[in-house]
Amino acid sequence: MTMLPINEIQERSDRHPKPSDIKFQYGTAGFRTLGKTLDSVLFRVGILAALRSKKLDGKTIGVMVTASHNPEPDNGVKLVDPRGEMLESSWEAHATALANAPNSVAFIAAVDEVVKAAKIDLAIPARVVFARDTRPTGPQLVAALKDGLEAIKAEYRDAGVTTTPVLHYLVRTINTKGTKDSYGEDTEEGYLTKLSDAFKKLLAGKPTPPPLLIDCANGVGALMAERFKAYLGDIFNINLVNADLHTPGALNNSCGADFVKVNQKLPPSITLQPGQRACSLDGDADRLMYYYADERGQFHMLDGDKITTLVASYIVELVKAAGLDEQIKVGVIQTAYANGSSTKYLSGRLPVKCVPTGVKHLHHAAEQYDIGVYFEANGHGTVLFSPAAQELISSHKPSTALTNLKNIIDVINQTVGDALSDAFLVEAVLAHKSFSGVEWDSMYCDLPNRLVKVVVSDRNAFKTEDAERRLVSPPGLQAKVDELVRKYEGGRSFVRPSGTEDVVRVYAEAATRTEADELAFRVAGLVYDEAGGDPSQRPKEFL
Ligand code: 16G
Ligand code: MG
Repeated sequence: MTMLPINEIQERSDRHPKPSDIKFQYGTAGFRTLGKTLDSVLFRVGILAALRSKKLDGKTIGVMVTASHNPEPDNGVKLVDPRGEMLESSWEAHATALANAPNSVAFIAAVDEVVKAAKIDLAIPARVVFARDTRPTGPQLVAALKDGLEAIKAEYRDAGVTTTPVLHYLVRTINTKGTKDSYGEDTEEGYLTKLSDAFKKLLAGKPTPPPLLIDCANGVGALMAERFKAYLGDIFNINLVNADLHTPGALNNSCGADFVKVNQKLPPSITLQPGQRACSLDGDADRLMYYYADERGQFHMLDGDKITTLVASYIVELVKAAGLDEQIKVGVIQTAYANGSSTKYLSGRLPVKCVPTGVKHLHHAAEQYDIGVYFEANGHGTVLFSPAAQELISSHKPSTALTNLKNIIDVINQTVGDALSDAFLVEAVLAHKSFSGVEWDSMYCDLPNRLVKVVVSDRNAFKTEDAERRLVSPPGLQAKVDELVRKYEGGRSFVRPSGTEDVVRVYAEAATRTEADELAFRVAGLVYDEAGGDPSQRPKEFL
């Protein structure tokens, strides 16, 4: 029987001691906190990724080192399962257990427990591919990760500095190479070629879209967007802003998709000409936020809900035009954060499902449809085509609609939300529908909304049901929220504990901006009082 290389693991693990005062948790976005505290976590994730690979018969597991839209000093790490999807949730507890073992001896005991609990055959080889974003703590964390992989003798491939969606793409292509499910070439070049070829085919014969301004959040998306330029040729021009990878502190600072969504305004570094369209990526390029200036120069945001509406409507049109609407059903997945107007617009036309926040929930729900379109309001999303739908599309009688549908499939990164792929998808749909930003925006009118966060002593006291739309704990609080909401025409509000920060989030929407703000702050006040915050610290705006 093959045993764990205990001495090797112990010796190397001693070089990556766990900080005694930190409790790590594998949450919605993997492990994420201050980068400089994550050395032991990365070492241990190396071992965990190898175990996951052994468990899955030597399939390649992905490891991405990133903290996405968070500030530059943060970093994080998450595992990617063989088809490019998020780590299976039952393994999140293993990850947390390994990360929190107080010392090397306890760590080895915890590894042993995972091996037993998951019935892992240690004789099976382990394969891992990893990448990192541009954060300054990245190289050192990758070194710790490699140490873990080497301690357990895993084979690994270093994909270097790249975006989260490229890493997901690599995992899927490596694991499907040479099979009937092959997803493309397992290289960055394969990714660039696949997406840009499909995009160029979709734009062929259409008027060239105006150049697109892309705010790269001063992150790794800038590298990838720059590489795309050569592949796009002159069929589509992109102009990059916030593409500075050298100034310390610039990453996600007053720019990027999260800045735009949260503040509902342009990054100060950008000015738009009347009519101009632009978009923002986040720090690891898996979220996309669009916007445009109207003829008076006024800013309008086109978020994940607007992207869903545009893309789902176009796909439905194509499926119908190809004569496949009887066989292929298109569905949409949203979360509680979806603007009420988008849900109303979409539910009149398509099945719409609401699931808890976090890509893994949306992704799994989208797999239940022949074509599942999912985007979080924050701009993270993609479209999934079931194997049966893909089979039908590839064998159905040729038509223009069918060709377009095939190219749409290829321009989309089905493994995970991909800001650049999504931007090409949006531009292709706009070109096919001859839409400007104004026409796209007018599909429905957003309800004014407000998101507020409340710092509480224990966010775990907050439990929800009904896809996070209702609180079950603390008892009685939901009834108070309901009572407040009833006072606002068209009002809606919900309270949920964050999965990535030690806070509780409050969302509210209402008929007017003032009412949405007021409702959000009043509900936040309820939360603050309930959670036992110090009355003298109660934020003034919580009415
Ligand atoms: C993470 C999730 C994102 C979710 C956000 C919610 C992934 C890859 N990312 O960024 O989908 O919207 O967390 O954060 O799953 P919150 O729980 O702090 O509100
Ligand atoms: Mg991200």
